[in-house]
Amino acid sequence: MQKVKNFINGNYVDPIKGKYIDNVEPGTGKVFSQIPNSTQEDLEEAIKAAKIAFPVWSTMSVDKRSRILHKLADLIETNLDDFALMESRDNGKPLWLAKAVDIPRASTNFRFYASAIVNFSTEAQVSEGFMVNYTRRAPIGIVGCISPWNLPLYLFSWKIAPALAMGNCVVAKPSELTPMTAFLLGRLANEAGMPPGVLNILHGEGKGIGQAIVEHKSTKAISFTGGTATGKIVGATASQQFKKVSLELGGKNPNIIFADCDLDEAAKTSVKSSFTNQGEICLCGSRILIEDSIYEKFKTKFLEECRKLIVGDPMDTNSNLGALVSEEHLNKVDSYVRLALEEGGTILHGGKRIEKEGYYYEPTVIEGLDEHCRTNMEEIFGPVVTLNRFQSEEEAIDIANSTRYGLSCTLWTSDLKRAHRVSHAVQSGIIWVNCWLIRDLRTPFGGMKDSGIGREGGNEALRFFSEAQNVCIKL
Ligand code: TXE
Repeated sequence: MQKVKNFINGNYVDPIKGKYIDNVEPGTGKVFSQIPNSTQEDLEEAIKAAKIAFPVWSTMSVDKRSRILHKLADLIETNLDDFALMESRDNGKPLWLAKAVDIPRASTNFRFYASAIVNFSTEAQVSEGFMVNYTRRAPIGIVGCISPWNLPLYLFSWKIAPALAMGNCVVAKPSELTPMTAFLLGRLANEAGMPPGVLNILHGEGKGIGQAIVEHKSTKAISFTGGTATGKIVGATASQQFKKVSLELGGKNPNIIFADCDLDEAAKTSVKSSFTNQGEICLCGSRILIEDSIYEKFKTKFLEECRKLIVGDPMDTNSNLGALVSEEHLNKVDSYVRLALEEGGTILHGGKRIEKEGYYYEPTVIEGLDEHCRTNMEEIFGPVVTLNRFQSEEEAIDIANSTRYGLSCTLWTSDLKRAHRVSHAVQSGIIWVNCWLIRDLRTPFGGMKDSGIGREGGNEALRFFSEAQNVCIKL
């Protein structure tokens, strides 16, 4: 049984209080490692190390920091198979998906910020003959980065890369459900030449060590991705100390299909946006809104594509979907399918747990629900989508905007003016038109309403992880 360790001051160390949590492999339902359930004592060690490292790291030349992050990206790529295997065993996603998307995107995150920091510029204003103002963007100090279980290394790196690039030291906590890839990263940080104490990785429960990281007086900014309910707690805790906080939370994303779309492409991509990663991506389009005139045609094509999906062993290259992340999450997803039936829905495809060891659930398609019922309002975060029809563009926009969330929206149309018009009317932070999940890391990333606050990505993230100081000099 592998025992995961915390990574503090460049060393792998056991939790001081000796407490551990079982880590279950979703694909088999069996325990495959144990992780520290870290306590305040572990956090104090991490903070101490970060404080010692900060003067060195924050004053290191941008070029040198950049080289270390590029080296880290190289090492992730060199160790891609190990990372992908751990990611798949930890999360339940197909191994091919971890190899093709999650791990390469994690490496890209480090590479992107290694370059972004070298090209990062600040502002200056010259009032001729009177004054000069310039904006200094300095590292904040020690920042807390807390990440979820759905895209473990990808979202972990999405936070720590800009924080480190900007010259901060980091105390990071991956989800207790998917600790393995963050565990592997520590060694590579050393190999990349990152000074000890710059990156510290603590494992354990959110309500325990997660909460402690947010509360600690020495963490000056918190970057969090997870559920909206937890985000509320994190935001409330951080605000007590006026900490900067970025919250990437849940979503209930509309996928709007207009009659003038490329039906084949819309149907095929909608299967991906519905079920990739077992539907456990906050950007999945779980509410498919279809223009009435093509509802039956789209439904037929979509279901035809859904029937091709194979749910199976994450290690099997033929599996399109693997296992859900935990028994608890599987039961939550199933409870929503039961709710949908109570609310008058009809199951067109799937709708039940697959009886085999591990946490497998059929890709599920439901129609006939009221647009505003609980199933259509609440985030399920699993392989469950609903189909609803609309008569007009205005109605589509109203339905799209009718949830508490505003993370992303996908829309399918060949009318360019409509694409702009509807995008501007939908209250979502990210809009994809005739595509899904293609990303340019320079763009601001984040949601509106209860999908979070703040924007990560590109220079937005570098600005978030810095203190802006304006210096005014009289000429
Ligand atoms: O999130 P949690 P989980 C949504 C989705 C999912 C739900 C729960 O609805 O079902 O969130 O997912 C740590 N102080 N998304 O369980 O519980 C926790 O240990 C500090 C959308 O992953 O919010 C973990 O590391 N930290 C999201 C992290 O927070 C705390 C992606 C997330 O845990 C804490 C994932 C506390 N009080 C889930 N409590 C997206 N937008 O991508 C928990 N944590």
